Amino acid sequence: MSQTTHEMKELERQLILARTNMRADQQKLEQLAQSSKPAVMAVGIGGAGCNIISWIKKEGVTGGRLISVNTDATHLSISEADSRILIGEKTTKGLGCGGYPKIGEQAMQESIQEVFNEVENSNILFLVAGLGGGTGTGGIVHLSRELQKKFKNDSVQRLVIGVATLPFQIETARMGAAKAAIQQLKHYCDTVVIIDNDRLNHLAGNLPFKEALGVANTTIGKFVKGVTETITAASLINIDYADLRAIMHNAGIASIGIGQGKDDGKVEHAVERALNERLLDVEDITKARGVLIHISGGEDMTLEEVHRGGELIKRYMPPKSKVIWGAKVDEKLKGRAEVMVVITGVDSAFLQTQKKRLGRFKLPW
Ligand SMILES: Nc1nc2c(ncn2[C@@H]2O[C@H](COP(=O)(O)OP(=O)(O)OP(=O)(O)O)[C@@H](O)[C@H]2O)c(=O)[nH]1
Ligand SMILES: [Mg+2]
Repeated sequence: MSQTTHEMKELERQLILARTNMRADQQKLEQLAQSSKPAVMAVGIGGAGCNIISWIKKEGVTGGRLISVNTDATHLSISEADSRILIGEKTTKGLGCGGYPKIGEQAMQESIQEVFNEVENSNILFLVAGLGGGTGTGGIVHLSRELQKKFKNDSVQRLVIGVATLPFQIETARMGAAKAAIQQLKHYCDTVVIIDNDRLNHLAGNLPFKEALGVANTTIGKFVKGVTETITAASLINIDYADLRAIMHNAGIASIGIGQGKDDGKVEHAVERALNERLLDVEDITKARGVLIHISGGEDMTLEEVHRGGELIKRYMPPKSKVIWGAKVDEKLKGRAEVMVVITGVDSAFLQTQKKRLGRFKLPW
């Protein structure tokens, strides 16, 4: 073999080796990307919580695990989830808590190990409940308290996000228990996203009760699905876990808004609606810690539209607040756009109002 042929062969050998190494590196990188993806889970507790999980399950969510937990066996049997847990069998005999949060707490305590087993590998955990009844109210408070203790000293980074609805105005008797639960959730969760069922109903045009619940479930479901997918699935613009943590870790109360727009200026219109139609009244936006923006639109949505939408929200927020955002193409949204904003670290006028003393009853005429 001549010298040059030998050199050529050697070069070729090295090239093949380099290519193989590159392929191995690529594979390693892909494996790493897969295993470093945060595990996202959502646990629905009580009737409302399970209904919301069922909505998400029916819609489908990429990269998240859905768990339903209830004391009510009949309701649980018709709920859709990846995993279902009947809690407090001894305490409630599968019959629900009849509106008593204390019983909800006991039931959660009775079955806490089963719930732990499901969620212990989570990095982002949504706890979802309608406040005002027994299972959801008592269960979410107890579970978040126990999780805080359990996760306190472990080395895994976690984010626990409470998602809770406030009772409708007609459910006056339930409001006290709901407010008390929120005060506790603020300590035990990183962020508590609060949705005022009444405000949502008002924005949706004062629907009949059952339909109003449906709108609430869709909205909350979209929030959980939206955050999960921007973190776990490839999007037009991804949000990474560290960014999400920066605005949601120890962040107190959060208010969300969802808006839609269509045709020309669809993203801008959706932004305007999402900011004006928030589902919890916010006392003072200048104190907000951060905002998460999620924009979805049909295949016709351009990056320029997305950027313009993001800029509009940035301008609206106090200069020091952190803004993170993601965007995704959803072929179902042809010619339309949907924007979700989550503003964290806010105060709500509703939560500050003093309890009204019960005065003397007088006939109104
Ligand atoms: N968004 C939404 N809210 C609901 C739904 N069902 C009930 N709610 C609200 O959530 C509150 C609690 O209701 P449930 O979740 O049914 O109660 P629970 O937690 O199962 O409690 P018990 O039945 O007493 O064990 C109610 O007062 C309503 O304000 C629902 O499907 N969606
Ligand atoms: Mg129930």
